[in-house]
Amino acid sequence: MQGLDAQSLKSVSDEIVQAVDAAENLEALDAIRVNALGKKGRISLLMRELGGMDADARKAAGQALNIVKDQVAAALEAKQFVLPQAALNEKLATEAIDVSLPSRPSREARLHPLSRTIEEVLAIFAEMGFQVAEGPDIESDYYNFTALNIPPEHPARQEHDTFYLPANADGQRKVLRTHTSPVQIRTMEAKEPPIRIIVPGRTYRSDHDATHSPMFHQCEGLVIGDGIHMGHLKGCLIDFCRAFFGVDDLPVRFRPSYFPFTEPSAEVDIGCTRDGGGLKIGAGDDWLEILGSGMVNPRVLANCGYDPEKYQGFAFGMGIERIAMLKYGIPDLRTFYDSDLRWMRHYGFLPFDAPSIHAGLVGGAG
Ligand code: 2NL
Repeated sequence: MQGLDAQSLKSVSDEIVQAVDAAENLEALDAIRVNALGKKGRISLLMRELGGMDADARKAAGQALNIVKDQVAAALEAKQFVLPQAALNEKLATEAIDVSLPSRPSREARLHPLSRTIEEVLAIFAEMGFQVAEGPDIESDYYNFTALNIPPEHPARQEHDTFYLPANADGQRKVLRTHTSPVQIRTMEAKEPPIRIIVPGRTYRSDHDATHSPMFHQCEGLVIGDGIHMGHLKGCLIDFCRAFFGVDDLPVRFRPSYFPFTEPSAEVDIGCTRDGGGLKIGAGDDWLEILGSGMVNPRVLANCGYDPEKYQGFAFGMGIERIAMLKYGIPDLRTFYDSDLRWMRHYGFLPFDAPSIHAGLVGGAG
């Protein structure tokens, strides 16, 4: 019986296994499988030869042939697993894109200075352990005013020049939020102290002139805990102002003020010099208002279900447009919303120039 002795079987097995090893793709592997194990494959044909053998020889040859068949099947299966991985590795190596390569200058995108300023503010407060919180632009009267100790008919409601939406079936009028404070109220309702959040977002007031836009951006912060006091407020906001403007010894002053939602309240000024039309931040005998702040009014804490005897906190708010204009020397508020590409090329930021407090936060436009 030709082909079924041990010597021949070994060479059949070696030959097929070598072919499997050499297969470069799944199609070649499949052809090898068909040639070996298919209906008219080499191993199948050898199987048929067993029929013509006497019983003892058939048993021995059959066992040997089964071993060959198993070896071939195992080699095929292993290669079937390896080939797609090799193909993927090849694809990954040849199709790799270096995403850090500069794009064509004519197509280079810029990050809007408002986006950049928000990122800078968040980076500083994130370093101090604040979490970023966000909420809806359309709010109920309760979250925008009442919970913040601004009752109906309070003059602050007129000062806020609120945009009202048409009343719904039960006569309630939603508002475009006039500050991001509703997000802090929602956070206090949902969580127990300690709370440290920073809340960036769009805000709206019906006011449109050279220094006011009906849509603008604010960033507010809230810290609530057991025994939080004015010293925490001062330390936190002094550190923020110095980090944001990149001046280690920046003079910072706290001036008494009034907000319905804080008591006591303080406005925060930084030192500056004004000469002619110019403004220099960080030195001199003049002052520039940057932030509003205060200890959270006990009535606001109580509105959120906290016991003011147990928890205290401070809050603050700043206008993003204003601090962006001061830091980056942008003279006209209205240009923020013009979508002017030449302006963006001048005042915008390169996308990979990400703010971090380690980078000093003072990178310039590209
Ligand atoms: C400003 C002043 C401020 C707050 C915002 C606040 C929020 C809650 C409770 C208490 Cl939920 N206060 N926010 C406090 C003081 C000042 O913003 O000049 N914004 C542009």
